[in-house]
Amino acid sequence: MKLLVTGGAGFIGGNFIHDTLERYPEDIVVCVDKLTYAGNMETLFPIYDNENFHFEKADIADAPAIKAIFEKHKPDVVINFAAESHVDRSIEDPGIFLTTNILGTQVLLDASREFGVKRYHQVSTDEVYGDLPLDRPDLLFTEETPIHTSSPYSASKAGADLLCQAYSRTYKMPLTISRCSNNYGPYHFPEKLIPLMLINAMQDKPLPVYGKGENVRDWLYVVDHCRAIDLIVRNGTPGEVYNIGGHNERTNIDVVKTILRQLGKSESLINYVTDRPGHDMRYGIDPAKINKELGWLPETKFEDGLHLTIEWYKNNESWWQNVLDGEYQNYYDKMYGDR
Ligand code: NAD
Ligand code: TDX
Repeated sequence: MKLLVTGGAGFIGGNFIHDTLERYPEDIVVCVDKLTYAGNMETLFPIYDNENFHFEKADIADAPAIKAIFEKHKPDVVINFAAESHVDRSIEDPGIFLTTNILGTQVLLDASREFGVKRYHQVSTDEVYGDLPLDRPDLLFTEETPIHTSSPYSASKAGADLLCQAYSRTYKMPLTISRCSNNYGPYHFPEKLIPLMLINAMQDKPLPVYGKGENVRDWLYVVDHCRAIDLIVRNGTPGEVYNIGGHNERTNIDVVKTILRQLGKSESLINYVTDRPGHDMRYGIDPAKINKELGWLPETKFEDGLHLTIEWYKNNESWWQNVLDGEYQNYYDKMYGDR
């Protein structure tokens, strides 16, 4: 099978490519990535010499470039991970989120239609459902929960998600969508909560917790997410949406304290800062459908996954040091300088 994977130089796409080439050595993977600030070729170095791996630098919103790549590689399957993915950046500058996340998805859908791709998979997010109240732990997002977004990021992901559903219905495209909760693990860009906190803690820098740290996220180890996508692409029903999550809800402050405990660092590093505007209170996924239909279950417990993640960041300091040395430093100073 030939898979065209967009956004493979990023966190989840990169993990997905590593996992796919390891588990399906006969498959061919073509990675398409624009290499934005979040894309890092170092993430792909371990498989760069694999003869079944190909890399194409391109913007998914650039229709002629994408068409040429489809013509050259003729993929059987397209999996779209490419996106502007950080909520805080979308609040600062929404435009690029609409271009990449919505128009880029449209370009990929059109190319997939034109070239008769057998399966298009859209990596959506649980953020399309908005948020849940803290005082109703019985409520969870199901695939029937109405789309209701909070940030420019989640609105752009919802736009892409709805466009996929429209293409599925109107053009009968063989297409699936997954909506996953928060991921963590190796190669996670350090602007996101877990890598940011653990890298700061390792360097004895303050840990900027938004508001009171009471917001709840439903954490899933990235490889468990990749395995779920793999199952959906190979065995899922076209036209269907699948939620992915591991019933692992935690407040941010609990996550931060767990990181400090595992690193043996003091809680005095915690620094409560101004809250994120429009901050979603709680995400909680009901994964019953993917469990029942495809037999998927998460395999990694949070404490184990966090331990693996911390060990990876300890052993791969050059990966994150190179990231911190780049454009990211300007972003960090702007976001946290006098917050
Ligand atoms: P990421 O920011 O780490 O990586 C995104 C990748 O996409 C980067 O390699 C970047 O260079 C590339 N990219 C960005 N714009 C592009 C463009 N116009 N053309 C081609 N490539 C482009 O993101 P991630 O955390 O790995 O997220 C991957 C996908 O999963 C996204 O669609 C995101 O919305 C979704 N998702 C993420 C999470 C999470 O917790 N991280 C949870 C649910 C869903
Ligand atoms: O410095 C911080 N301090 C803080 O308290 C940062 C960066 C975050 N937070 C809080 C905000 C959130 O409540 O931590 C929580 C997690 O924040 P992020 O890591 O930015 O993730 P989130 O906003 O929940 O979105 C993530 O999950 C859904 C991904 O970034 C999205 O791409 C995905 O769709």
